[in-house]
Amino acid sequence: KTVFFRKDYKAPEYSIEKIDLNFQLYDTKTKVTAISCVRRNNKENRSPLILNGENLQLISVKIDGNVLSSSEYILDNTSLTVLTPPAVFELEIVTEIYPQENKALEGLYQSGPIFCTQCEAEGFRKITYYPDRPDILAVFTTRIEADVEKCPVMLSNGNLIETGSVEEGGRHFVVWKDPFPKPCYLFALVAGRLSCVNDEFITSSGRAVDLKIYVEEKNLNKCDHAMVSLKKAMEWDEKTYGLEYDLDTYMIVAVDDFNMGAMENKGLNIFNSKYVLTSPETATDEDYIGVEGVIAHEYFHNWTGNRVTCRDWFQLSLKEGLTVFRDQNFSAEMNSPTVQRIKDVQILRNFQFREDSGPMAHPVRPETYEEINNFYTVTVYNKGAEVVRMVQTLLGREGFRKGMDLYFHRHDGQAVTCDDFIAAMADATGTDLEQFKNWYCQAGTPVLEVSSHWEADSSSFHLTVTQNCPDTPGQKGKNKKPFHIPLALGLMTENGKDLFGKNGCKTEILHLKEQKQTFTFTNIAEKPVVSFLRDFSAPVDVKTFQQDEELAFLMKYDSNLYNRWESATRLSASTILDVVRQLEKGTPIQFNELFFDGVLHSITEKIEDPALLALALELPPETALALQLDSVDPDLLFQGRTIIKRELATRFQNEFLFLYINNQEAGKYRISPEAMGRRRLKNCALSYLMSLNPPQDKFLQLCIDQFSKSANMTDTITALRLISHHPGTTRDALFTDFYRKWEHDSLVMDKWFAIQAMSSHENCLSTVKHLLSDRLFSMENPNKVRALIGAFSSGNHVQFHAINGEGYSFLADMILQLDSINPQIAARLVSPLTNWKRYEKRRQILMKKELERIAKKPGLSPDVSEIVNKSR
Ligand code: B3K
Ligand code: ZN
Repeated sequence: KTVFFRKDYKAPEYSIEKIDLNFQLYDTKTKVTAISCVRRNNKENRSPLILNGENLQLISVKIDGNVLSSSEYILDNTSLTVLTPPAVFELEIVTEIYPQENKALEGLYQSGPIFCTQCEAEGFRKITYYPDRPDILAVFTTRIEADVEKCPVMLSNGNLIETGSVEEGGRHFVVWKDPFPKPCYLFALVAGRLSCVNDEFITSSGRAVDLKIYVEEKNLNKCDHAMVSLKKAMEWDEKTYGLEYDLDTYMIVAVDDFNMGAMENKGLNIFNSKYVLTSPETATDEDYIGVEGVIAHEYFHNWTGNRVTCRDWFQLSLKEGLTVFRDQNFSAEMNSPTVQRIKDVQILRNFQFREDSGPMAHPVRPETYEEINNFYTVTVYNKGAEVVRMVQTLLGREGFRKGMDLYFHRHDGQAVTCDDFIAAMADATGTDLEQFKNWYCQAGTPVLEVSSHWEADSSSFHLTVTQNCPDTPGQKGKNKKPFHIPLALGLMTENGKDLFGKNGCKTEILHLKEQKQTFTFTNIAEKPVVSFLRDFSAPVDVKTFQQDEELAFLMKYDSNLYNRWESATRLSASTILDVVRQLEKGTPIQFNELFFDGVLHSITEKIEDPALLALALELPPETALALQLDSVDPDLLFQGRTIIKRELATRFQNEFLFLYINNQEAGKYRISPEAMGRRRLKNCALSYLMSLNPPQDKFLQLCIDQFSKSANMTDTITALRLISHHPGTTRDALFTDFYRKWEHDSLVMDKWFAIQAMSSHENCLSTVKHLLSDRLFSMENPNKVRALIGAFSSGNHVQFHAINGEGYSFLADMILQLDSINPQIAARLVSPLTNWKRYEKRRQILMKKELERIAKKPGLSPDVSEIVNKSR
């Protein structure tokens, strides 16, 4: 195995100024000719030129037109080394590749009949021999030649400069040139039978940009929302950061087989069709929001990623953390800031905290990796975004903007590091960010403990905060340096007033820099209620320090809407975990009445934002609750959560029914934040009504009616999901109905698979196994794998963790099978097994056994091997 270290970075020995690529696409093979202008950076030493290459059939190598003999280079499975090249020369390499056989979906492959590429992080080496590293920036010219019938559309980065037919019958060619030097991971090619939706955007300086979304013809009517989102994103980046688009055309292509969400290739984004196609009948509100967010994310990469790129892959968060931060702010402005913030925090809490506390924990800027594809993680992306958000909190919005301006001014056209980003932020504002940089190199979620003390005599209030960071792989907690943590704080009176009020700002930012620090506030005439870490101002785990009374108060009255949700969630989590503990002990169940009072208050008060109410009513998922237990028994956890859900449903049946009826669609279906919020609340209420035990026929009927009458997928799929937990002929009939109606829509069918995989019923696994042989399922399609296997193992806590261990062995079987098809996807599936230490003894043994079994497979991919070996 090869291990890469950040400290080993060396500047490249050779640069490539330009590369001309020629692709000749055929049914069974593709011929690639690459002609590069190469220059040695170091004048003195005549070092060899090392090119990366994998799964390539080498046909010939030439230097300045002369064929190299086999003694002039060394060829192995992963590289081609030219032994003594001149200082400046033209390198011509001809290779053959086989996109039809490429099921790993990296490099050039086919999604159905469509040719497309995925080069980030290291896919370009599966196209031709090349120094495949992000700090080599070249100007790309791409000629593509293919059959006119099969590939009427042929695309690459930049501008189309030539088209024509070739002598060989029935074939044609195009030539694209991208004027911006770029690393090869941003290269893209698409060829196939595609239709296109056109629009135009006029930039703030008055340039017209052609916008094109390419899809299969049958999907032409599902591109509106993507196009509107793209235009909103372009406008937002001009308004917020003064950043204009820089080419004459911006193209998006949707394909069905894609390892991730989308890819920001210069001028030619390639998308998983899930993040392009929408219509009210086929896409849920969540899908609409997802499309808007991902379209924006890839667009924002044009500046944060493409114009300024990463020096090496350890710096991945430089572009990803920053771009996630940008898309989060965009979505917040397009929808509701508080709702967006809550969703951002949920991702962090439910996924990143788990990663940070497990065997794969790594800093935002990792120090080492075996397979870089394993580091496209919630830590690099979402914790990375939190780190950028803290910079903005420390600098203020204006200061942050100055920092961004300086960053682009200094580094446009360069490949840089996270340190360069922080330096620009510090220099632009004269802020000392040295200690802040610890966020980039120390893994683990800092734990904060808070205590407070009010002195009536002196009218002063003291708040003491300590920070500790747990051990993470390779880093002992006791050796970690304190973080610079911005704490957004509010102090409130018992009748709900904020005590700060400078310039209308009710929140103060405290700087926690030491391991233990006390903050003193004077002129505090009554004992205040602390509203801590408002808007989740830092990615830390705050140990609950407040009495339930205070949480219940904050849940109702905190002027910071985010913190209202925070308190509600804390209270519901502790109420559930209380029940779990009582179940464990076998003592009679007693409920925390304060929680129920709080809920009643929320559902009977005037509703300001239906989405916020829905978010407060939705109980935390088992995976998030599990993080708060030392030794998880998934059955008790499920039971405890269900008891609370049912208790709420029983007590507030009438209120939920009222919410359900009152939040029905009035008039035309809309996708506005308001309408989406109402649907969420209505469906949340229905979910409570459907959780009653024994089930009530009238609510079941409500659910069935919603299923059959609804014309939008949000309502349809919610009804189907709620019924999925109630096996029987009704359920089966609805699933069959749905299948017949949607079997021709692959994205809709993903939902059909996922819902069945997440049923809490105990025959779930046997259903999942059965569905593996459904004709619409395919191990070669990542969306299907995620929908069935992924949903079961990461979205069905209680069934995946069934005590017979069958969930674990099923997942291991699937990983082993997938490993020889698509290692990237196989590696992603391992995650639910890696946290075995969190579970009770019997499950630990069962989970570990499966990890061992996977590890033993001969020829296991580096992707799966890294994760399995680090976790066992
Ligand atoms: N940059 C790509 C991710 C590539 C993942 C490669 N394994 C998508 C994105 O973050 O925008
Ligand atoms: Zn990204």
